[in-house]
Amino acid sequence: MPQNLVTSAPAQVRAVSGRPAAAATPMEAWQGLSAAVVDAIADNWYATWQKYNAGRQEHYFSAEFLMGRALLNNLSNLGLVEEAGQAVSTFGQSLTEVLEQEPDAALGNGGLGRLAACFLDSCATLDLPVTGYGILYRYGLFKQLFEDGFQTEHPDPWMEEGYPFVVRREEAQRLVHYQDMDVRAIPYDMPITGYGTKNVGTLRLWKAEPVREFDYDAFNSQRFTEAIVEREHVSDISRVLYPNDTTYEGKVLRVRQQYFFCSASLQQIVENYVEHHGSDLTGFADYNAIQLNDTHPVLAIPELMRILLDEHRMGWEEAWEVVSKTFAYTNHTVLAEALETWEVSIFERLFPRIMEIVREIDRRFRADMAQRGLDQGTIDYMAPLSGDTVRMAWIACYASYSINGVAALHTEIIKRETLGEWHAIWPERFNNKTNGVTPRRWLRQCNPRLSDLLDEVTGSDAWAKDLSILDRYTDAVDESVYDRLAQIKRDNKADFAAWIAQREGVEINPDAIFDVQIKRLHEYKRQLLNAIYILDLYFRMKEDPSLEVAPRVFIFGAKAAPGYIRAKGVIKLINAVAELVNNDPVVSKTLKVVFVHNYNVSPAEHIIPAADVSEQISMAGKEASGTSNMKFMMNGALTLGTLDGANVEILESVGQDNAYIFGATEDELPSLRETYNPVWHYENVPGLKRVLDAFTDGTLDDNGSGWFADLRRSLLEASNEPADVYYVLGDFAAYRETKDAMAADYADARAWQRRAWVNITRSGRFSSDRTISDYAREVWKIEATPID
Ligand code: 7GP
Repeated sequence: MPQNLVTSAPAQVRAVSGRPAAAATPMEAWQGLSAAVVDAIADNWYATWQKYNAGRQEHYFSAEFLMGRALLNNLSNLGLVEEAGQAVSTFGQSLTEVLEQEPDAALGNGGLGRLAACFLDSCATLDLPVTGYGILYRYGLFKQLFEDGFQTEHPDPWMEEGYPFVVRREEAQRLVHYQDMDVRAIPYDMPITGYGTKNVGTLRLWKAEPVREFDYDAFNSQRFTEAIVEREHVSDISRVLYPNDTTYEGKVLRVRQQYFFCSASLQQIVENYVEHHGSDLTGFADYNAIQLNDTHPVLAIPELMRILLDEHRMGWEEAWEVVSKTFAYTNHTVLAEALETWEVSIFERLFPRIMEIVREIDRRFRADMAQRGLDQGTIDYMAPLSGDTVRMAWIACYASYSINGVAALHTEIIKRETLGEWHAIWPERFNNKTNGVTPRRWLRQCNPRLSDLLDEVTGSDAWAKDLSILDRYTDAVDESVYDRLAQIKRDNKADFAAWIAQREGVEINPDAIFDVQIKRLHEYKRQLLNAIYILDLYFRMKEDPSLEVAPRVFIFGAKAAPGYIRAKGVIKLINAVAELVNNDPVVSKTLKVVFVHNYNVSPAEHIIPAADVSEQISMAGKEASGTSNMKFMMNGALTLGTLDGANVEILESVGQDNAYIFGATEDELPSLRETYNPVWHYENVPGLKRVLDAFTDGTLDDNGSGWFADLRRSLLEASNEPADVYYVLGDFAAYRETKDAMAADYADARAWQRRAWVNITRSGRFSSDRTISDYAREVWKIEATPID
């Protein structure tokens, strides 16, 4: 049996540091305490793995898992926070400082990767037999710094100082075969603890290593450096996470990565099946379901075909029958630029056998569709192969028994448009699974004050496992709860102000409205609309010094893909607006703009509990779901947003009075577009001209990059794309009106807290426990499997 942390932690700290625990650095204390946690769960982890492998299970394939920090999450799940505090105090350290040593495991870009992490948390908490599979990137998402307000990217070697929460499983390695090389795939397993359960799930991350340490012949024949270079070539496969979010990049290394983790994972899953259920693989799908997190793991489809055909000698029909009962596909975006396609020549070069299988899938697809009477144009459009490109989304749609979108509106759009042809043939495959977020990390851990209040109001911590409980308390609380809520928010804001002063060197007023937009930087998310509002407000205040404006802090956090120049232009613009506003002796008394650099999971945990207003202002129809909208709601921020993604469902849950909704809707936009003239808005909507002119008249400085002129042009002038594709100027007047009204409403503190409370208590349906229960019941057909 594991020991108490008070004894085991110091021992582990000694083991990792090689000195008395009292002499260890905070980083060594983090290492040792983390190792002690792994020690504490080892038996249950092993038992869970054994038990899941014996029955029906689900495997979650994802190129990204944006896990964030692990130690506090694990301590809190295991109920060991206090014990850990006691343990580190025995050698003179503070738990808070120790926890701050931990790097974020940023093995993901944004929404899709963080969703995968929340899902694993829920699966563990619900005792569901689910394992995650991905890649152990040596470099997670780049670290973002600002230099003169410009984003610069820097490597983030997150494991370099050692990382106790992954365990190398030498004995479980697999060989992945490419035409030009063989590669060893070594699994590194991360334990996934759940809240208040003994079960411990697994995230299995594969690392690429050379088959032989050295090519000794080369070594002896003076080709030493070449041998090393070759070796490095193999390690390239798991070296770096590509930093694009919602845009596709056709890099050979990327397709190598995708095949790498799909092949290794499938080999293991098939071997496990054979071990438990024998070598007849016709029953494979009775025991295994595989969820494809967008198209990045779609190579698993032809790879499973290859394994069944070539290694298990199945016939095509028999193998396809298995495959088409195994895979389920989630779509995460309607943006056309995200749809992955690969050149046939790349497949030919890397894995000709896979290409052969894709050709056969294509051939049979075409025959099948012709027989159903589809016209040639439609068949050509939907076929897996088109000329010299392979279309991953179409392979996914053809082979999967389930296809889902991530919010009700998004699912309707993919059924109607993005995947409309597929829906016409197989409507029964389509289903909606509105996203969710884990209330453990995004409420219990990051907002202990509010958690205590919820414990008190509801009489226990049961809400952390069943968030829907809170809804019973929407109306049934006495008024004092609102005072408590106000005080909690005020305290969280003061904590945040201290954190930000230290991190960014900006002083902010904790009594101001904290208005927050944190998410990847993308034109469709319209951070630019927010920036335009701020600049307009600045000008209004300059023009009329007597204007009554509620004190506001505008907070941003966002990374831009390194090659996405216009997104980087928006970052530079917001930083320039911040400079203008924060340095104005008068305006800065009322307004502040803060751009939190290197936005990531752990900064989000500081920001979200302190937010009053949640900016969710994408152009309607473009944000598949959004998940920060849910985290904010859970922490009592009010949504200021468009009817897009899950905002629609948030509005449904809280009601019109408890959210601020504005702007053109998805069904209005097509006709609005027909006559849309952004220049008219520029000339006629009061304030707009002044703001857009400030981009280029010297008010704001883009350091000669020309980026602000480009932004202005993108809104006003058609080029190879229409002007203002994302309807920023079209929605501006409504946005300003709504946001001004919101700020005025804030003055009635009691009414505001009442509405915040409704948001918190109605957030149950946005717990990832709800989402995962739905997947488990309707798609995966798996059941809770507690280890005892
Ligand atoms: C995101 C969507 O943009 C976001 O709306 C959604 O909440 C999230 O997935 C989780 O479903 N998409 C991505 O992060 C992404 O990379 C490209 O999509 C495949």
